[in-house]
Amino acid sequence: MRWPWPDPRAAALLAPLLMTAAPAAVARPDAATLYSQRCAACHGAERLGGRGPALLPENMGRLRPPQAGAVIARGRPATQMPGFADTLSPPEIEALTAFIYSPAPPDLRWGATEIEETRSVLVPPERLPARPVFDADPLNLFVVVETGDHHATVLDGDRFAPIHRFPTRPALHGGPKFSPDGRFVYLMSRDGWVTKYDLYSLQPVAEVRAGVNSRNVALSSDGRFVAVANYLPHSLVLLDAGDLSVKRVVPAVALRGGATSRVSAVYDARPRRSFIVAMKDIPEVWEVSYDDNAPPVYTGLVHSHEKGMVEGLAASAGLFALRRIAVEEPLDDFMFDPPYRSLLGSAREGGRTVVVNLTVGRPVATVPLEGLPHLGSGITWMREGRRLLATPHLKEPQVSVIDMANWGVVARIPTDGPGFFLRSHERTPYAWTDSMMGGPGARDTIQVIDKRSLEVVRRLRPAPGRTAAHVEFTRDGRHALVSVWEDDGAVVVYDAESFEEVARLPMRRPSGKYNVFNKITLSEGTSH
Ligand code: DHE
Repeated sequence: MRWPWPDPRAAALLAPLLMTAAPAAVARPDAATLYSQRCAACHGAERLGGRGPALLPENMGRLRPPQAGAVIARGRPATQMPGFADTLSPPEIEALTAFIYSPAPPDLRWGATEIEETRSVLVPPERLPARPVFDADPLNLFVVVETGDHHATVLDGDRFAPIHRFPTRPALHGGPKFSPDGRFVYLMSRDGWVTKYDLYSLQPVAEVRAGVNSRNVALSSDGRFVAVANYLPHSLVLLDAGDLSVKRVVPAVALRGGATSRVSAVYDARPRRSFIVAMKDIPEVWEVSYDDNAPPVYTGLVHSHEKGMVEGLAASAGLFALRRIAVEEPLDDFMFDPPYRSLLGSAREGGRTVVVNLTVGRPVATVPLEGLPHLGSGITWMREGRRLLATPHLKEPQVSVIDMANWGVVARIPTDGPGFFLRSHERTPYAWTDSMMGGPGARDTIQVIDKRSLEVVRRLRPAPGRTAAHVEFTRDGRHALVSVWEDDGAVVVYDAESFEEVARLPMRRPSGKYNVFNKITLSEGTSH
C-alpha cells in the first residue's frame, strides 16, 4: 500500500515477456550498467531516489519483484515512469528487477552533511501572514492525507468543506504532527522527506530529507525539535522545528556489542519532555531528553537480570541526554498511559506485550494479548473509576480491553474481522473501529463500541463492498469522519450520536485524517 504501483495483477502482463526465452548463448545482462543508463537519472546513482522514488528493498514496501518487473516493463500510469518493454529484453528487465532488490550499499552515508544538502527553506518566517488566509476555525481543521494521488486536503471541520488541496511527497506514512499552537504541520514520506507546512497561509515553508527510508516523526511538546526515526540508515535524526536544520544525528547502536538497529518509531512524551524511541533490532528502548535542564541520567542504564541490579555506565545531562532502557527482546509498536509512566510494546517474535515502567526504567509486567495487537492504535478512557486501554488486533477479529491498574484483560470484544485503527473522543461514549484486515465481507464495516457496556452497539457500512477505515472526531466530538479507503474513495461524516450520515466528500484513498485541536490537546481517544 505504500506506492501507487499498478494493480498486482499487472505482474501477469510481464509473464509472457519473461517467458519469451532468450537465446541460450546470450551473456547475462549487466544490471549495474543498465541501471546507470536507464534508471539513475531519476532514481539516483546509488538508488537513493531523486525525481523518482528510492529503489532499495526497504523502500519497496509490499511491492514484490514480479510487480516491480511489470512496472519496469509497462511503466506506471499517471507518473513520469515510462515502460521499457520496447527497449529492454525480458532478461534485462529481470536483471534490473533483481538489482533493485539487492541490499543498499554497505557504505551508505546519510549524515548531517547529506541531510543539510537537501534542505530548503521555501518561505522565511517574516513573509508569513499573522492570521489564516481563510475564514474557518484554525483549530478545527483536519489534514486529510490522500495516498491515492499523493495529496493532502485541508478540511474545515465545521462546514465539512475542503479549504485547500496540495501535492505531497509520495507515500506519506504515520500521523502528521502539529506545532503546539496548531499552525504548522509536519508531514513525512517513507523516502525520508520531512515537509513543514503552514496551515495559515496554506503553503509548504521548509523541507529536508532526513533519511533514506524513514518510519515516522515526532514533534517535541515545546515545538522546538522534530525527531525522525529511520530504517535507512540506522539513525535517529533531531531537527530544528523552525527551519528543519540538523541538530543531531544519533546512530542507533547498541550499548553492548556495537550492533546497529533500525529505528521503528519515535514518540513525544510530553510530561517527560523527552522522545521515546523504539528499536527494531536491539533489546533497548531509548529516551532522549529535550529538556535543557534535564537532570543527569546514566547513558548506559542497564537492568541486569542476572545480578538483579542496575548498572550506571556514564552520566549525561541536559539537552539530548540519552537514557537506555534494557528489555529482554526488541519491542515495537508502542502505546503509553496518559502520564507517560508506562509504555506497552509488542515483542513480535515472542508474541508478547510487555509493560515497561519508564520511571524505574525496566519491564514490570506482561499482558496476555495474542493475535498481533496494534498498540499504536490503542486508546484509553475511565470506566467506573478505572482506566481502561483498548486495542484492535491485526490478526484476530476482536478488540481487547485491559485494566491499566493490574494489566488484566477485562473484555475481548468480538468484531467482524481483524482491525487496524480504533478511535474515540472524551465527549463521546463510543469508540469506533474497523475490520480492514479482514475478508471482503468484513472490510467495509465500522463497528461502534459502547465504552460503558464494552459491546458493539452499531455497525456502519459507508460504502458496501469497499474498505472502510480510520476514524477521527471533530474537536467537539460531535462528528466522526470515516475513510472509504479506496482510490476513488471518500471521507464520510457521521453524527457521532445518531450515526446518521451528514456529508460525503470524494477523496483519493484518504489514508488518515488528523484534527488540529484533538492532536495538540492530546485528546483521549486519538493518536498523538
Ligand atoms: Fe503504519 C502510523 C508502523 C503499515 C498507515 N504506523 C504508524 C505508526 C507506526 C506505524 C509506528 C505510528 C507513527 C506515528 O503516527 O507517528 N505501519 C507501521 C508498520 O510497522 C507497518 C505494519 C508496516 C510498514 O510497512 O511500516 C505499517 N501503516 C501501514 C500500512 O500498510 C498503512 C495501513 C498504509 C500506509 O500508508 O502505509 C499504514 N500508519 C498508517 C497510518 C498511520 C500509521 C494512516 C497514522 C495513524 C494515526 O491516525 O495516527
